[in-house]
Amino acid sequence: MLETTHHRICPLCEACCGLEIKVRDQQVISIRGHAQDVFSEGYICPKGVALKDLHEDPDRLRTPLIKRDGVFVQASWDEAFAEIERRLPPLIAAHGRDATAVAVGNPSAHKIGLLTYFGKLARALGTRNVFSASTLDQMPKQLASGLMFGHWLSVAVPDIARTDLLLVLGANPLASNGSMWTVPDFKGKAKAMQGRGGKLVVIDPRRTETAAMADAHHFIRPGADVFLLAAMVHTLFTEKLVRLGTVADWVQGVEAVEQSVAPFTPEVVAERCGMTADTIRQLARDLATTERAAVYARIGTCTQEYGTLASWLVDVLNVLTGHLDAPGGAMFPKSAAFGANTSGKPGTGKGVVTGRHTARVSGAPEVYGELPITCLAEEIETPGTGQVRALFTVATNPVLSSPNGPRLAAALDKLDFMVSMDIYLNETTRHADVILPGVSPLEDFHYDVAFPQLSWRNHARYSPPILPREADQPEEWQTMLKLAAIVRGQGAGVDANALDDAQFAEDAQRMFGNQAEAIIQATRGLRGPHRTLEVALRTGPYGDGFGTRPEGLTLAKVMASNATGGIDLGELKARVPEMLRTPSGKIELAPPSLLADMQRPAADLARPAPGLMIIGRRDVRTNNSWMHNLPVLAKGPFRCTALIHPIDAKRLNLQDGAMAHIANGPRSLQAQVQISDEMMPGVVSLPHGWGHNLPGTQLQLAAQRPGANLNALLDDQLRDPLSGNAVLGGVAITMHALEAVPA
Ligand SMILES: Nc1nc2c(c(=O)[nH]1)N[C@H]1C(S)=C(S)[C@@H](COP(=O)(O)OP(=O)(O)OC[C@H]3O[C@@H](n4cnc5c(=O)[nH]c(N)nc54)[C@H](O)[C@@H]3O)O[C@H]1N2
Ligand SMILES: Nc1nc2c(c(=O)[nH]1)N[C@H]1C(S)=C(S)[C@@H](COP(=O)(O)OP(=O)(O)OC[C@H]3O[C@@H](n4cnc5c(=O)[nH]c(N)nc54)[C@H](O)[C@@H]3O)O[C@H]1N2
Ligand code: SF4
Ligand SMILES: [Mo]
Repeated sequence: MLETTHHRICPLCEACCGLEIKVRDQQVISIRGHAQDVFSEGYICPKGVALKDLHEDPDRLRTPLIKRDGVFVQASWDEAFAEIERRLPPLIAAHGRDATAVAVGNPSAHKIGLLTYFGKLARALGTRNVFSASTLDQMPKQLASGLMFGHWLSVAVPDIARTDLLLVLGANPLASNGSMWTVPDFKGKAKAMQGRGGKLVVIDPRRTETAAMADAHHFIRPGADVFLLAAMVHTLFTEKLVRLGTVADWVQGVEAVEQSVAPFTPEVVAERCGMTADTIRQLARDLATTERAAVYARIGTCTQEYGTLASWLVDVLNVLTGHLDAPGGAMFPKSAAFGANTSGKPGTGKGVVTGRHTARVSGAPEVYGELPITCLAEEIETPGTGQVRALFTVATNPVLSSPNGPRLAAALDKLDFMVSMDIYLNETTRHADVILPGVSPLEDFHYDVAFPQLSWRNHARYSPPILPREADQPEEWQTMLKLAAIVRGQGAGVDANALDDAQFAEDAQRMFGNQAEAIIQATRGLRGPHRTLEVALRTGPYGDGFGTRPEGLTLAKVMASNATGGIDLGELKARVPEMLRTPSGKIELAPPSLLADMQRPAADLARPAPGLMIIGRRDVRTNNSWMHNLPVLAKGPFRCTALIHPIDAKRLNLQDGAMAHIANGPRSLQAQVQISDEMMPGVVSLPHGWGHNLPGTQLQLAAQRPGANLNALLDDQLRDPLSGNAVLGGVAITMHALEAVPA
């Protein structure tokens, strides 16, 4: 039998590794890292191999499902679209557009069709109720970056290939493989840094896998990063260590920052952080006196009540130590396509405004067009004009991934109509009336839209589909267009391709004016995201400009580079001021909304530590809520355990391996105890995404070892007020051995 070899970007996490996939007889026979990949150079983790299991998973949906009399039945695509057309438009006619809502989840970032066409569905719905996993994750970083640099995807990432000191807070790239920083083989790169004398320093309430390889690790009390970072900034000023380096001419607000951190001396914050004042000072000094250094912080610093402030102070430190935009510091990638900070006029822009509308029930402000996903349940439950009655979910599982999942699950049952685009019948989609299955990644082409904007090195890589799609299965972008057409009242019978042509012609007119016709001609034969990608590449910073720079990139050139591992576009280069999109054309070091918000931590400085706090954890063999059904990942030791320090375990009489009751007010769960001195005393760690024991799902393997749902314990009302991001860590809990529960 003929064996063929294919190369594809792994869609399972932000590292975006290049895979080499061998196929025989339409069957995947092996998956390994693609050694020639210009970006990932052969690196792979166990999840990459699991793409085969995902493709072959008998529980993965291959046809639409329609719920009839409470039971899901298989349906054709035409039947599914007809059902949506029968039920949705009358609801919109009766209750208005704001009676609809849409929620989009993490895997959509790894599917170019979903990512580039989701907006068309959201616009067609015309609802203010747009939600995503961003408000469970990185919204604070996006907001802080937007306020400082003018665009939410202008996120500075460590230039790890050249740095000599990397300070990591609230991230565990050895397990997560990096986030808001696309850096396959972080471990190899960090080792190389250590090999040339550089230092890795980790701040985390757990001695993580990353902390274990670091040159120094400091425990921090969960949620205290804002205090630590403010005190480090304070130290830079008091010890006259501030130097702005190459961006000096483009920074405004230094004095305002100095004033805002005045209350946060190292002595004052030390106890709140669980660190000594000397350690805090030394961290600041090391950062300031190391020529090439960078601060990187991730989800541990975002999913807390001061998430935006902490994310902002990270870059304040990078700026004040002369490391922003400098080689070996924190730099801005320049992507070949879809670059947020390469379009429009260089050096200036509209900047960022939030709160253009608010959530009906809580009044939470919109951020980048989204409302906090933790508002979804109350928007469904609360009567009145604009009560959500119909919901679209796209690649999201908020019943497990969002705080107070049980409340959300009950709310979903109150909806008049729910459509899910997903690949599983899981804890969330079981509530749907219609489920539309996604395309297997191996049957789909791919080009990363967002991650090259966050990459450790500039590159362009394209992945063709490897296996043919299921008969009559539309591409996900076609499904989006069909749904948008149904919502608009154009009916389920529309031809998605014709609609796409018409919309492209309109977009081209708006974007390119009198050149539109030439661009339409030049992209003839392409359709959907392929056409969008061709335009983005050719008009992008490395593009051929549709012929004006013949040596530049085209889709055809990027496609042709697939077998040889893509196109390398070089190391990160200084980009200030060209990449700025703030109205002032400056780096806004002191955005007024952030200065004002510093009142909150100032008022909260002396808050005593609760007895026990809970935080989350990631394991390399899991991914949020949806990879527990894949055999190659599910095997091995049980991972959904509650890590607790021996001192705490002894005090609470908890035995290793025994079950414990964990409570946060009225919410509680049961989890298996794992005693470990990795933990900071007073802090318990439990991973999220588990709890696969709910009725009505079809996840046979995951249900065998369901684990406990951390989010059943968390409060959906706790948010960072600026970004709307959920608080997922540092929450006070009580814990006792299960046998001790009164009968
Ligand atoms: N307590 C706590 N909660 C957390 C976190 C935490 O650290 N602690 N982390 C948060 C973070 S960072 C995130 S990003 C969120 C994630 O939150 P979500 O995005 O809501 O959740 P996932 O678990 O990633 O679920 C992804 C869904 O997409 C489906 N899916 C997978 N592939 C495809 C596809 O190709 N097409 C379609 N249509 N669907 C697909 C899966 O079946 C699943 O239903 O979870 C958050 N929740
Ligand atoms: N294997 C695997 N990889 C993944 C995922 C997965 O579920 N599994 N999820 C993907 C997604 S969606 C994302 S967003 C990324 C996230 O990528 P990372 O941000 O690297 O995520 P984590 O591994 O959860 O690391 C967060 C760290 O923050 C620490 N922490 C908790 N609270 C605090 C705090 O208050 N302060 C400080 N300083 N630290 C704290 C935790 O102990 C933990 O070590 O990972 C992605 N990659
Ligand atoms: S680190 Fe693993 S899951 Fe992430 S892209 Fe690479 S192979 Fe895929
Ligand atoms: Mo995430």
